[in-house]
Amino acid sequence: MKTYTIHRVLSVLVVLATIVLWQGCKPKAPGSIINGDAASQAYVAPGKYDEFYNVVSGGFNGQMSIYGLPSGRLFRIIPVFSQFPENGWGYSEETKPMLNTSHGFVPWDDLHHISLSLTKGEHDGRWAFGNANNTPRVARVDMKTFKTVEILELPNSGGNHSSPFITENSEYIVAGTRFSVPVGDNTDVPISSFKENFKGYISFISVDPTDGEMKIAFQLKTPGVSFDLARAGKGPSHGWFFFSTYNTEQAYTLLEVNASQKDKDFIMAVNWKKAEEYIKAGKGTTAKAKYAHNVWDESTHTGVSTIMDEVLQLDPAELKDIIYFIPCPKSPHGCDTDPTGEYIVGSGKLAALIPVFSFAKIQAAIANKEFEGEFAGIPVIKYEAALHGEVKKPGLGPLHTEFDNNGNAYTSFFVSSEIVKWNVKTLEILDRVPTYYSIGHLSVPGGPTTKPHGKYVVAYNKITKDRYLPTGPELTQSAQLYDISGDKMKLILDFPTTGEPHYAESIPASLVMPNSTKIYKIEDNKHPYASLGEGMTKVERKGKEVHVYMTAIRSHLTPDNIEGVKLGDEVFFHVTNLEQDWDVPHGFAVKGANNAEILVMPGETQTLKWKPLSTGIFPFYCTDFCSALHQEMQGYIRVSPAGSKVPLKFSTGKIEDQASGAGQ
Ligand code: RUQ
Ligand code: CUA
Repeated sequence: MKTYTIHRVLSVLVVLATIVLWQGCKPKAPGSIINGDAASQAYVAPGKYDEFYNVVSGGFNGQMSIYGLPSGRLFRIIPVFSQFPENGWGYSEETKPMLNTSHGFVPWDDLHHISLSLTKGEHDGRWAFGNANNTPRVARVDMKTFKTVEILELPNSGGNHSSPFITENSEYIVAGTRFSVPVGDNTDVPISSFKENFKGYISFISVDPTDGEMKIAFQLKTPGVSFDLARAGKGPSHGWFFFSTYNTEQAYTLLEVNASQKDKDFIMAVNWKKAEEYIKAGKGTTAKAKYAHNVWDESTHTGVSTIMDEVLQLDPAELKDIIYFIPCPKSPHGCDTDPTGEYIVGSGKLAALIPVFSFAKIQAAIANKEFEGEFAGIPVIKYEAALHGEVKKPGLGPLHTEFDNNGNAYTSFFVSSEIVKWNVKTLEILDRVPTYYSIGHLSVPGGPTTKPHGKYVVAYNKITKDRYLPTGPELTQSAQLYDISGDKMKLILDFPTTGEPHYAESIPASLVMPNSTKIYKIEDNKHPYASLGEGMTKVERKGKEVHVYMTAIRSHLTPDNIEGVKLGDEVFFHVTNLEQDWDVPHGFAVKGANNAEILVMPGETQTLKWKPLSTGIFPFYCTDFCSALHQEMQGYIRVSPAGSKVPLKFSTGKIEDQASGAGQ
């Protein structure tokens, strides 16, 4: 069948060439697209609040950023899998443990997807979850404090891409591996032994309903393929999860060609309630695994990292009815469930149509054993048996689909650079608008919930080109806001974004704003080095460590004169912000610190470690303009030679009789 194979390779190359060519194209006449009162729709007058919080992933910056919609104004960048000089995240002694992994300190990653916590399928405004793609981890951000409060590493995973999608009541978030890898005792195997040795693991991570704490409840062992995206079932399909797969060819080199051979890859349907039954019946096996679990303690204002050593696993090839494959054309990327939970949309990057599957039909096909065969011991449901229908000729390169509250779907098309609106039931195309340029993800407020908030769709584009003033080789990233309240989608705003946005979610401000933390109560501060009042400040020597218990309040630091530090010492500035007023952080910086500056919230304690490399007098000061006398908020620390006899002393506001001479 040589000609057949050649034909296949050729057709793949033709598709690839089309994509490459299309990337060079762009929609016509961007300037003429905005008209009428579009600008006023996105205008939020000075002093007015936005209607939605838009939580946007930062891609390769490892962060989440918070924008307002419809204004597109940037409010906050939350460091998650990153160090952040703005507030010392990942630099202060308290935050470093949050970035600990089984590979040591990993202060960067690639954050692609946001999942906001759900109750009964609707946003509850409690937590935002994000994935680390490279060194597989998931994080939980507390929407009260907009702070990363937990990071859980995922063993047996490589490239945590189909993550952290969430179930209807936040029972689980999932983490599917992008790269299958060999796991177990012997992982030193030839790459060419892929089919035999490489496995894909999917983690189901439970979320404690009270405090949100995450735990790997179980992992499913699956054949060595790549998992791309996922969505939970809802309503009738609650209890199921759907994952898109690619590279079911099980190629391990030049995937661009070798993983595009088959006409169809799979959507993997997971019955997680069934998995729970097997676990209850004791069918899980405990496997050794090394991974970090890092939890932020709000009372000590400190992260604690624990290395875990085992994980519970299930093998669906042996334990029947946990997973089924459904053929899906061609290298599917997005896998999205509609608000009713009945329809599952697969988006084949190389497909010229969008297949929509029916949950009811999938169930019937399983009951009637309408299988076309097996893949690595897992039944493959017949495509036609699971299919609700196909959206014909929708566009080129479909990636992701979101939903409104009127039964419509919005699919992003990377290659043809557009958003296409279609009806989920009738599969009829209703509208299309260009995006500038090459949209990746898109987001409708509440789009992945059972009750979308609708109103807007935001495009997160991969290419910015000529949309903004050029800033050298790297341009800002670009989002675009469209009004979807009428029949026709209408572009109303471009706004720049940081990092590389992938997925994002939006939530009504009313669900988040009332709970926003204003201060940390000083009396609740249990940090071991906190000074809960100026009277409790001190400087202590422990061998070569000098611990400064310092307070900050408008407009002085206590102590502000410190002497008796010697070369070779490590100085720990434990700065407690005594303010109990909203929006009054104090900063701390000391000359020559090669670690960071820190920013301390009201009632909080944070620690900057500083190792002076020369003798002399070093100024330190508050870096946040906190008051009229902010500029006076400063002090000095004296560093003497290693053998010096200068006694340890510290003070604020003390005028000494006689200035001491050098060396005393
Ligand atoms: S991805 S552009 Cu990493 Cu979610 Cu689709
Ligand atoms: Cu405190 Cu400036």
